[in-house]
This record gives sequence, structure tokens and C-alpha cells, in this order.
Amino acid sequence: MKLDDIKISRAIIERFSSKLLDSLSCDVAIVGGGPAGLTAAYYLAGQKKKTVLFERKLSLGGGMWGGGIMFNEIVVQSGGREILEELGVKTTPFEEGYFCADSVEAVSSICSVASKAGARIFNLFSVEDVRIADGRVDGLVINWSAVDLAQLHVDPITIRAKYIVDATGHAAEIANIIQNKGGYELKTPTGKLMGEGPMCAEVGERMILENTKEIFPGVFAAGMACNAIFGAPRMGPIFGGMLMSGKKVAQLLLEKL
Ligand code: 48H
Repeated sequence: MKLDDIKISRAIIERFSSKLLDSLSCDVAIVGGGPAGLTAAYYLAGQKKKTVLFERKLSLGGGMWGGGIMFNEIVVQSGGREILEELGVKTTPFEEGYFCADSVEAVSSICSVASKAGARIFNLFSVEDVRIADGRVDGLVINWSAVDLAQLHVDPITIRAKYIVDATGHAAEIANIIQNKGGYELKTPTGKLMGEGPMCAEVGERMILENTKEIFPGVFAAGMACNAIFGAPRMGPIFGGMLMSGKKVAQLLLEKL
């Protein structure tokens, strides 16, 4: 068989277009493909919820590839270990209550299981706005990251979702858009985005689970974004909270859907 270059091009265009068309309306749209967003995607898609995830960068995994200071090993506590094992990631006990995993194995495995569970993952897409109607977010406004990077004046498109997850990490980008662009109040004690506090692993990890909740009608936070929104400490290179937050947000949404 002779390879036809045009057929290769057509395959890519037709298959990609059909994936994107099928994603214009979904149950949950997750913004950010770090450990929290990917874990949430895995648990939601595993329960047959139509789940779409948008990641700005070429590669998924957010801040997990680099472990701590680029030493590619992650640390989790027992709750995080259970999730890693469930997702097929090998863990090694360190000292009592501390477990380690290879960050490359962890990221690649979580991506793989989320995708195989049926989550539709789009890399190279930036979420630049939300759609708000009747005081509730019901969609995302997306554009190619290349447009954003090149600062081209190209209009975005909109997708509809029953629920949105802000899993954008330290930047809490969706909460920022709702507050700064819409001028809306968030469901925080001050009504504002409270900003992340200085490092404390113990408090940061505990608070991240408490702070995994609805932050605005239709929008839930997961992962580091939770503490950035609710003014809680960062926790440094321990990743159990990110995984547990991703699982918790999925459970909260499964109760609603
Ligand atoms: C599309 C976007 C957009 C957008 C951002 O930073 P992440 O890894 O986030 P989490 O919460 O899954 O994990 C946090 C962890 O990596 C971390 O930073 C920790 C534990 N820090 C502790 C400390 O003390 O420093 O992933 C977020 C992802 C990234 O890949 C972004 O590119 C992506 O979201 N993203 N994608 N549209 N508007 N904003």
C-alpha cells in the first residue's frame, strides 16, 4: 500500500474535529491538567460522566513532573498512596506515614488511566473566559494556546458544561476571571479571592480537602487552586492533597449529576 499524505492530513482533521464537536456540551469541564484535574477526570469519566479537560500546555501533568526542586520523586501520605495504587502507580514506603513514587511514572499513569476511563483531554487549549448566565457559570470560553502566546487577535469559541472545575493550580485562573472580569462575589468568607498563604505542609494539606468545594454557582475548585482561593497555606512538594482533592471534587460532582 502506498501512503497518501493527504489521507493522513484528512484523518487528523476529521478525527480531531469530531472529538471537539462531541465536546461542545458535557457534564463536567475541567480547567487544568495537573494532578488534581487529571485525578478528577479519572473518577468522573469512570462513572460515565461526560468529562472534558483543557490544558494550556503541550504536556499534561502540571507541577508533578518536577517532584521537588526538579528531583523527580514525589511524596504522599497514606490517603494519597491509596489513590496512587488505585491508579496503578507503584509507591515505596519511606518512613512511617510517608510514601514516595517516581513522578514520571505517576504523571504518565494518571494521564493514561484518565484518558482510558473516557475523559476527553485537550492539550494546547487555554481557557480565557467563562460564560455566566443567570448568576451561574454554564460554560467555558476556549482558544488555542498558540493564539494566546502569540497575542493574536483571534476570537475564542464557547463550550457548555453542567459543572466547571477550576484545577488551574496556584493561579486559580477561573476564580480570578469570575472575580476580576465579572465583579462577582466568590463563596469565600470575604467574598473575594483570598490568596495563598506561606508554606506549612500539615495545615496546607488538611485545608486543601476542606477547601475542595463550590466556589461560585456551577464552579468547583480542586487542587492548589482551593488554597489560593480560600487563603490557606501552600504545602510544598507533597502531592497527596492534590490527588485527594481531585477525588473529592469528583465525588461532590457525582452527587450533583
Ligand atoms: C488551561 C490552564 C489554565 C487555563 C492553568 O499547577 P498544577 O499542577 O495544579 P494542581 O492543583 O493539580 O497541583 C498543584 C501542584 O502541582 C503544585 O504546584 C503544588 C503541590 N505546589 C505546592 C507549593 O507549595 O508550591 O496544574 C495546573 C495546570 C497546569 O498544567 C496549567 O498549565 C493549567 O493547569 N492551566 N490550562 N487554561 N486558563 N490555567
